[in-house]
Amino acid sequence: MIAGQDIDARVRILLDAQDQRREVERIDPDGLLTEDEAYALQFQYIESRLAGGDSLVGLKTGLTSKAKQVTMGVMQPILGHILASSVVPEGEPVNCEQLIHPRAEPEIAFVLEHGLDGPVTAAQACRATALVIPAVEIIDSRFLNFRFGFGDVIADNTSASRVIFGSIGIKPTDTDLRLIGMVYSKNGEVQSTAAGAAVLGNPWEALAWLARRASELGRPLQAGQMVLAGALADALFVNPGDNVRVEFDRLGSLSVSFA
Ligand code: OOG
Ligand code: MG
Repeated sequence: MIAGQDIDARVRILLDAQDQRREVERIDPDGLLTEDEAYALQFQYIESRLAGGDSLVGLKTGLTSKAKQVTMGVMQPILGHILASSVVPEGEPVNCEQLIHPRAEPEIAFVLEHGLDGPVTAAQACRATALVIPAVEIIDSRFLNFRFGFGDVIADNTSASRVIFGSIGIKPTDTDLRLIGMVYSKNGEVQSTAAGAAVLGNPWEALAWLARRASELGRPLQAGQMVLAGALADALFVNPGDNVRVEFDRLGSLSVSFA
């Protein structure tokens, strides 16, 4: 069990790293934190941001695709929070000066029409959703060289940093999300391709997983919230002047530039 004082100190390290835009050593280098302790750190980190005037937009899933799990060396999904301060309007460049070592990744996002609580299934997740939209998430681990373990990345709010949501989407029942093709490009060159099934076999499973995990952790998904299902393919390093573009079959596309 970690003491309250120890929680405070580690959360402070993460808040300062983000505010001062610098990398820090892992806070759980030996992997001693339990999953519950790591989420307790994340929740305190979020409470601190909310106390500072930020607000909650929704929740995110991370590490739901094999590509991401293998690259980051953490083989199970994780839950994080999406804060209002992290949302960049579509068409507006992302300011890299505010970030440490940003990477951009292609995602499917959901807008919830109803809340979700308890042992939620993929079918229930689908029925609770108003809209499916494309998104680009900017992750920016606070840890040195983007290297972390399970406890570190949960405490660090799953590397969440910025997110751009597409403005046009589809109704949940319009198509089979597993089969939606995705092309991910940087500066006009294709970097990766994937299909919706890259995310836990079906993006609805990612939403159902998140709904169940959020309930277990005592903060169930609410109507009106936004959800990120997790990257379909590896994140790409981005620098000022870069542009990334995610194109989905049926769902539409989204371009993001960096300044
Ligand atoms: C952790 C966050 C992963 C995703 O979509 O898989 C994530 C990381 O890769 O730094 O957001
Ligand atoms: Mg992500």
